[in-house]
Amino acid sequence: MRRPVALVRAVPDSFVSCVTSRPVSPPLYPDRAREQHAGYVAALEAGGFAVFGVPADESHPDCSFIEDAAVVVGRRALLTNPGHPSRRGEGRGVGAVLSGWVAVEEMEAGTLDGGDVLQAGGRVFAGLSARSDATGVAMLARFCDPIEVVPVPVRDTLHLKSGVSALDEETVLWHPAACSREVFTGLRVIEVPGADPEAANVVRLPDGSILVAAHQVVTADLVAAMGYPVRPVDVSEFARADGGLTCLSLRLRSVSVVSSTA
Ligand code: CIR
Repeated sequence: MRRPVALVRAVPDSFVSCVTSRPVSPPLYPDRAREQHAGYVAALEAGGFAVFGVPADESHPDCSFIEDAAVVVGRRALLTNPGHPSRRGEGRGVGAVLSGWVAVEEMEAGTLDGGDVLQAGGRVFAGLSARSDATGVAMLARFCDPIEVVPVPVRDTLHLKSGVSALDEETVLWHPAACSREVFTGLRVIEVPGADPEAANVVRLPDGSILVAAHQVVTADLVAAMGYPVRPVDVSEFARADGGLTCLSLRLRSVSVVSSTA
């Protein structure tokens, strides 16, 4: 059977030095992150992706958050210029692998993290955040043309997708800390209750099931009650480094390979 491709990036020993919004104690554990990463990959595969790995880059502690390094639209990819200086250069290794699958371009100006880019309902929503600026979003709009890019001021989350993600082509899961719900005209918007915006960060899998962080039990119940099969996965070590589920993979939904994996 044919399966769409997802890329993940291995966890470096330097993971202990990830950028974090607040001090992390006890320190981050690369080995625990690697175990959880393996579970994440297994869940992507169980849900229908063919998963390929990009080698870790020790000079970039956050490299496993591969989603931030590129935006893939159809069969083209834009390597981003990440907003945090320590993350610049992550795109080199990612671009080398991506170019085997899609046409790769580079941003010419501005900053953009892939975590600020949400594709839903035939449009591209682009967060204006502490990491992604107006010039970066304009570069994205040029890259995506003729697909509409909707700039979205991000409220209190690291990235737009830290608090909003797609359940299917018509539906987004949304937490009010991320942005105004009014931007999602024409889409069904499901509000996630509670204090943690990351509860709205899920990954939809090719078989229609939804990957949910194991500790987000309210989200799991909400999504299950709507009729979606739920796949819980433990990513708590990545959450301590401000990462969610979407940021651990780059999904190439328009690129598929023949795969015999069950
Ligand atoms: C950072 O601060 O850049 C990383 N520690 C976490 C990035 C998470 N990425 C994402 O939500 N797309």
